Amino acid sequence: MCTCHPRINAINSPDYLPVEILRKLQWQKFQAVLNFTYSNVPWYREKMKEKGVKPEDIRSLDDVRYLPTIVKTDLRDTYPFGMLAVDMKDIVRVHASSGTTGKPIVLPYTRRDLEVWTEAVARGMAGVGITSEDVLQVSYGYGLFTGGLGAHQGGEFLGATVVPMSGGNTERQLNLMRDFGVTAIACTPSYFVHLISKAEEMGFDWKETKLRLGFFGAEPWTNEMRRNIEEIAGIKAYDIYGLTEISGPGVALDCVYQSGPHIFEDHFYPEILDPDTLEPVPDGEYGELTFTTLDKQGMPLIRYRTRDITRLIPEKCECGRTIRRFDRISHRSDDMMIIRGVNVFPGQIEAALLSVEGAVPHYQILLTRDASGLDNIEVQVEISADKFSDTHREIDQFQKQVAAKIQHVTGIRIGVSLVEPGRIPRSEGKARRVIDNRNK
Ligand code: DLL
Repeated sequence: MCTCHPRINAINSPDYLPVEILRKLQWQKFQAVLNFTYSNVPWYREKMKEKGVKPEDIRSLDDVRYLPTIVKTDLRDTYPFGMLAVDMKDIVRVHASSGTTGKPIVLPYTRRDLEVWTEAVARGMAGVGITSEDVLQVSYGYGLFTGGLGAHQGGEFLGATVVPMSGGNTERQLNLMRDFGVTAIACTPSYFVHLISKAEEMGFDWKETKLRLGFFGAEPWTNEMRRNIEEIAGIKAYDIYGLTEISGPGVALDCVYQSGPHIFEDHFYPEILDPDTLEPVPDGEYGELTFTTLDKQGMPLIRYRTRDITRLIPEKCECGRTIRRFDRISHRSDDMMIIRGVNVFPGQIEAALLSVEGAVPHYQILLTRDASGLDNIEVQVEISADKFSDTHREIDQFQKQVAAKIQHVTGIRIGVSLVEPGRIPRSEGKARRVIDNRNK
């Protein structure tokens, strides 16, 4: 059990509650949030009427399956404040996720919403040993995106020294990391990979820093990527998960065993739904991660479908927490590519690539459509400066190895082209892995 921080010790007890007590607590909170939402959000009243269900029909957590689900487009359709459950005067902050198309998703927070969010991030950070002795560099973007302020609040709550770097200015990030004695960093895994290549360019020695761990999330990443980061920077890489709609980062966070992020279940009630039937599936089976916010006031969400595909892990974690974990997000249901009838996910390609010796994690997936309407996929893979100076034969060999690995993992033959160092655009936030030119 965590003994790292007195303020946290008092509040992290829900992580270890006996399961029956946790379920009871969830059920009490579920009823409260359902009644509150039904009374205060006309959209929910309407949806429940359509389904022919009233709050009093839901008599246990098992009955939750009869309630309607909600998706991103419902939030877009009620932009900006159509889902608000309290008076605007009670809202103390607003965040939003930009999305690539259409209107953003807006999340209004009451003071209490901010407290719950902060506590969840802090609980997760304390769980891997962050204390007031730590210096936390926050390199997620600050602003409407929840990453920067979310990580910031969690670190500050624990009394850590927070360095609010935001993204960008990569050389300075590295210099300050060393000069300020930074021990922990929070950023997207792809931005950390960018920091790694910048460090290489600058002749920056990770051993001169005090960095010992990172909180990486906001985008899918693989265990192969984790290993890559841990080996090069000599740190522990922890997975932090969250989404704007539910509060931001810190809905779930890895413990020291790094065997799937633990969901702060006393605040966020998880279900895994079969994406076709929308029926809940048992723990251990894959489906769409769905959350009900158990404590939110500003914009409570009941059965929000995240589109993230994973499973709840039925086995107990070695850390002793009873709050459940989920497996790495294998993909978002909207990220799935269907190529010649086969489902392909960017994560499969990343895992295959990084299992080849000497590969660096800079890649992009290009989708095109030929004149006959057939979809084509090509993976552009950057080669390291070292490899770039190899002989043609060695480079050719490497290309074949990568292509064979990708074929082995995906089951289809995918074109691989190697590009020179620095060619794949670097990201300061979420990486853009897939370039879809099919409709161009
Ligand atoms: O990305 C919140 C966040 C900030 C999480 C910083 C972690 C760290 P959104 O921009 O709304 O919010 O994007 C949410 O990003 O539904 C997932 O598809 C993806 N995502 C977030 N964390 C992870 C993760 C923030 N650890 C969407 N692994 C989610 C895989 C993740 N995917």
